[in-house]
Amino acid sequence: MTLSPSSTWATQASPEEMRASVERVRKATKVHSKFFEDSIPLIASENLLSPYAKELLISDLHSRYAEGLPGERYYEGNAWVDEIENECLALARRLFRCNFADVRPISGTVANMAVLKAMADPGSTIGSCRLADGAHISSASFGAFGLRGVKPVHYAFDTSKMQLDVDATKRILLQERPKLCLFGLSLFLFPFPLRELQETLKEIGALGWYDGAHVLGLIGGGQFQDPLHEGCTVLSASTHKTLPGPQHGIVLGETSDADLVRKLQSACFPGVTSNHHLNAMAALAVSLAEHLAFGEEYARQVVANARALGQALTEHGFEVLCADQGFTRSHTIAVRVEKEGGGEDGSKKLVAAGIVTNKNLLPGDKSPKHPQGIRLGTPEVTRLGMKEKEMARIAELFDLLLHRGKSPQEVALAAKELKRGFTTLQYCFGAGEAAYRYYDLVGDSRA
Ligand code: DSN
Repeated sequence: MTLSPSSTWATQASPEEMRASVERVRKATKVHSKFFEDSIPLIASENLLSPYAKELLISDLHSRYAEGLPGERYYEGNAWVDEIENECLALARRLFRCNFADVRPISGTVANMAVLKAMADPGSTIGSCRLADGAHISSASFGAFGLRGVKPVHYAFDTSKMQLDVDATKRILLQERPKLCLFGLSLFLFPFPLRELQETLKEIGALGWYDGAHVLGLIGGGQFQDPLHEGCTVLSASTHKTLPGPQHGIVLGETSDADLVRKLQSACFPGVTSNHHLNAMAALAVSLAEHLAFGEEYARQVVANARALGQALTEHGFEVLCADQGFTRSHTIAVRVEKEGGGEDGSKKLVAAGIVTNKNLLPGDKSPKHPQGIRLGTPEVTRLGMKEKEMARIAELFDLLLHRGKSPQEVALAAKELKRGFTTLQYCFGAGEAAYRYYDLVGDSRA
């Protein structure tokens, strides 16, 4: 990208010109929303917010500051914010059965930065997975790891199982002896063998840290592993993937170490945030409560749908990873689309047909820019009430588009038709009562 210098310093513009700018943004938002309303959303990291959570995002809380902890704020007018935050903290501890929660990180990466600040010194080494094996960018040297100046010690990964090679990983840990071991992935198909590694972590004096961003709702719904009771001390996450909450972050812990608690809290504030986003924090409280009420059934269906989608795609001749292990135990499946033209081409064709996915690096890929895979996730379609039967129909649409030469326009019409039967959110308060509102702009009529 080349940047040309501005010739003038325009401090003012006419209201007419700026109104046109505002309208361009509003129009793009509306078109975007309409596109998603008519499409089949299969991005593993996305979800839809319940009406009760969504209303708090645009409440007055959005306009306020509340630095510090409940009861110890740096601003006045925070009495009700304290009440909300205390409720949110109690719900988080209850859902994840743990004794520490901090709901101030404003994203998953910010939560990871807080853990790094609290638990890793610059120059230290940290156990983690490689990006090529599906790790998140915050564990890269160009991400949060680099920012904190820590170096990764990479585990051994068995790509045929998309899982750690336990014996080889134990050997690496015993040799390198990192004091903090991160377990987390963005292509997160199977639980980590935490119990098998627990003894080794103890032997080298390392603490376990779990990045549960992708699987947080599955953990809360009791349908995945339970990292804080399988040997990890800290769990960091974003709150809007399988947990259908607002875009936000969280740090959870199970520890009796008061010094660690103090360090985590001071890393969250003032370490990596000044104000936290109070509107998102309030929305998170609602999402946590809804997950306590409805999360188990939701999480079970998310996983069942992912496995059903894997099976149906396989029957249509697609190469879904880990078929011999039931494809996945999470919300995600990975499909090698090399013979369909690769991940870049595949995901572009799919989106033109109203099916939203992302290209994804798979084991053995040579170029991160031209991966051979696509990643599919079921959190959002499940939230809209789709089940195994609809997964079979989605796989049929993949087949029609990528194997049978149907045009993107024809498939997009079929995708829209399918979506039309699933307009209300499930697994939340007010479930099924009114169509999900993809947009709410000033002056829009919802008639
Ligand atoms: N980029 C997100 C994902 O899609 O996995 C994680 O932050």
